[in-house]
Amino acid sequence: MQYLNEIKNKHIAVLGLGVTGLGIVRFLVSQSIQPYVVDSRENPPGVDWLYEHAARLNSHFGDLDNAALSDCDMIIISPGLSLKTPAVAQAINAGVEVIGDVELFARINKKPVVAVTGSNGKSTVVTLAYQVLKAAGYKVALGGNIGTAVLDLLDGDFDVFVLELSSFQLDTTHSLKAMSATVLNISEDHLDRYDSYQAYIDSKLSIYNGAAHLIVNADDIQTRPVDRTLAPIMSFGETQGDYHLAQHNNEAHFMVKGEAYLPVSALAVVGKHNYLNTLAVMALLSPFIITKAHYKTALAQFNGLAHRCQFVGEFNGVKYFNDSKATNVGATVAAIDSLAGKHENLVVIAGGDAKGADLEVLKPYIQQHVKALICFGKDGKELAALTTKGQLTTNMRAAVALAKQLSASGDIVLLAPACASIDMYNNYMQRGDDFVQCVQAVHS
Ligand code: UMA
Ligand code: ADP
Repeated sequence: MQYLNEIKNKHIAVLGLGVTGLGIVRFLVSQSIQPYVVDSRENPPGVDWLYEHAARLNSHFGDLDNAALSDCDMIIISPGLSLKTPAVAQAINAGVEVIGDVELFARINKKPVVAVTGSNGKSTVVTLAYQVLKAAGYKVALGGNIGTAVLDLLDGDFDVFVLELSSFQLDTTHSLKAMSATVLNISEDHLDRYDSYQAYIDSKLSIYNGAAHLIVNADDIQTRPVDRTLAPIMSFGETQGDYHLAQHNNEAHFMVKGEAYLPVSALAVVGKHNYLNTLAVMALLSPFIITKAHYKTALAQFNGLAHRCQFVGEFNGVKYFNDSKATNVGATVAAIDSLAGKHENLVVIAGGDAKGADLEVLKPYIQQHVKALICFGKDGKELAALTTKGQLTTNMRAAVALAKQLSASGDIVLLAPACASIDMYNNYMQRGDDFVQCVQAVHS
């Protein structure tokens, strides 16, 4: 950990005391480095831990303009804060180095990293990759945007790190030289944080910098690196790419470089997007030693993640699905696509904070497959106005009651908000739980 010697005597600020900030503080303290801890909130989530375990550290909680950030040598910033935050921008102008926790991790870590970004499917792909590697006998760590701060993983005895990286994390990461890296897909998201859609795309593509194997989506040209000479590029896609889907002996298969590798029925979860996610995993893990038997075991055991097109129950012939993690338009399109039947069988509940996205993209899918679109939350009105099938309500309970009224046997009621939950809930999990409770309450 030679790099740590270089920074030992620096005045380092840890900016943000959520999951990331706590991971950074814990790590630095374990290395006998005493950071200055700052958060713009008076009472940040990690404050109790800090006072219990590291009360001696200097800290500042509240207005960042009074935090003297420009006097630091280095700021390790949390992903929830933009580099354009005035006090941070001022520090950058004053010559302070600002990095994220993933950058610090990259400067220290020597083990192979599998790095995954994209607008949708990241958590699914990293979880499946983790399970496949485990089935193959690797000691594997899983972290990043999925919920475990990367620095909390560094002291473990691991052969490989599988990291989910958000664009916010990539914005402050420059030295990650992944063994394999992918941008799964790109659709509009987080436009409230970027100057343009192109800036969001550029952030995602930076995951390829220094990577040994680049995995692109053959069906999404935006996922290709600008500099094609970087390293070997492999692709996955529905009908094209090194890893794709095709019929073999009258059964859909995962095709790997021309070979019918496994039938898609080997995967316990369904939906086209999950087949694509599996192809991405196969491409990402090609540098590792994994047999067909390992894949069979891991794919059969993978039950999908909570709040992602999760079956809630069937009531009076109507199936209810919770896709609360559909926090952007692309994910809602994927959910509609994978659950749509031959007629307009879907009653979709949507709404929340659209983060500045263009909602018009949903129109053709609503037109073709949706019977009713029930909306609420900050941008509910705008969503409901997309279609004559739109109806505005006030909250989840009212939305579920209306969905029950409007659906008939054979239909599907789908929570796929196309929006963040932050205007009404702590997070997408709480929103999904509320949906499940309301579905149960309305049928009890
Ligand atoms: N905040 C302040 N003041 C501060 C610091 C943060 O107001 O001084 C606010 C941020 O604006 C944000 C919230 O606090 O609204 C949380 O920010 P944070 O950076 O402290 O978040 P962490 O708790 O460290 O969690 C972050 C990721 N969150 C974000 O990027 C917003 C988590 O991803 C991630 O699991 C965790 O690090 C570990 O890597 C969550 C997420 O929502 C799931 N990610 C976004 C997404 O997936 O769309 C990008
Ligand atoms: P992320 O971590 O990128 O948010 P998740 O795996 O948690 O991705 O899935 C988020 C949402 O995107 C879910 O609603 C899920 O149904 C949908 N989804 C999963 N994989 C894909 C994909 N390959 N393309 C589009 N949508 C997807």
